[in-house]
Amino acid sequence: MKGNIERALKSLVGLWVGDAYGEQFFARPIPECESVIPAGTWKYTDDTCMALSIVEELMTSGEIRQQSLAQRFAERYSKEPARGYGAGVRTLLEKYRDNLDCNYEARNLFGGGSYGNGAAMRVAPLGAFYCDDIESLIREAEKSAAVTHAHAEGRAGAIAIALATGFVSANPAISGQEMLRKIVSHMELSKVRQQIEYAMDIPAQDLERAAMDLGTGRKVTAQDTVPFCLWIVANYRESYESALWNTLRGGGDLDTTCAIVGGIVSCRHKVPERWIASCERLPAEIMKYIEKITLN
Ligand code: F2R
Ligand code: MG
Repeated sequence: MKGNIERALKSLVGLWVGDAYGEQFFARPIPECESVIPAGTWKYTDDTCMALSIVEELMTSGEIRQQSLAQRFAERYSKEPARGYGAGVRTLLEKYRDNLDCNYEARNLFGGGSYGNGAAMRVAPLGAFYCDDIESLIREAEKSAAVTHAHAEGRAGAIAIALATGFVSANPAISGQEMLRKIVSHMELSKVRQQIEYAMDIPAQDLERAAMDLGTGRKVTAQDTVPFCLWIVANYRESYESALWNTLRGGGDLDTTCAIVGGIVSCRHKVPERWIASCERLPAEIMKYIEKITLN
């Protein structure tokens, strides 16, 4: 296998915990500080379900085979349709249950493909997996996106997040500005890229302006989700907890912004045991791999 599964699993842990943590705050106020965490079990959502399918596909095939990934997405959706999937993606997953051609169906969704934030929310582990091979990272991130998000902006969002995860995984000490510069240099022109460029000029700590000018996923699109998440990763570097809590402060699509930030930042910082213990368990077959890497 060309990629690094251990790095992918580390990213998956951050994504899973971030998704479940963020989801808690649709129903309760955001705490005063990062050390206060919700009581009870944090349920994960579609972000984690879809990321699990990507990780399984990489573990099994060492690459993204699109129709096989479509089947994995559809199988999980069939078992647990109430995980909060996006409206468009639900119609696709119903079709993928019958093994309809994912490239054809995804291109026709919304009359030109989805630019929802769903391709970006699940891709971080793939970026970590290919952190030593940027050409494969971009190609495979795009393939993973196109299964459901054929619009150029949906694909650009996934590529940007995969690149960020790859760069942080390969070099945890990379500066925020350097990470953003490198991401942009590997992307084709898009609204997502334009907004990442804009984010480079928003000063650290000016969170209110970042949230307002970049958007925090209220439209559930790649364009209004990905640039803010990358700005957070670039500017809140001290710990996993701090990055996630500051993501919450932006408001918006909290499970997804926290899943994206968590999937990148866990390649640099340990996810606290207390946070992991608060989450609904993942399927046993993947937990056994995760327990191996978190014990190391
Ligand atoms: N569904 C949600 N959140 C709502 C519920 C949250 C709360 N926890 C609750 O339970 O009440 N979250 C999930 O959806 C997002 C990912 O969506 P995805 O996978 O991208 O789906 P879709 O349908 O492809 O796109 C999302 C919406 O974007 C708009 N859109 C996309 N492309 C468009 C286009 N070409 N033209 C017009 N509109 C387009 C549509 O409104 C889509 O429905 C994540 O937040 C995930 O967690
Ligand atoms: Mg979700």
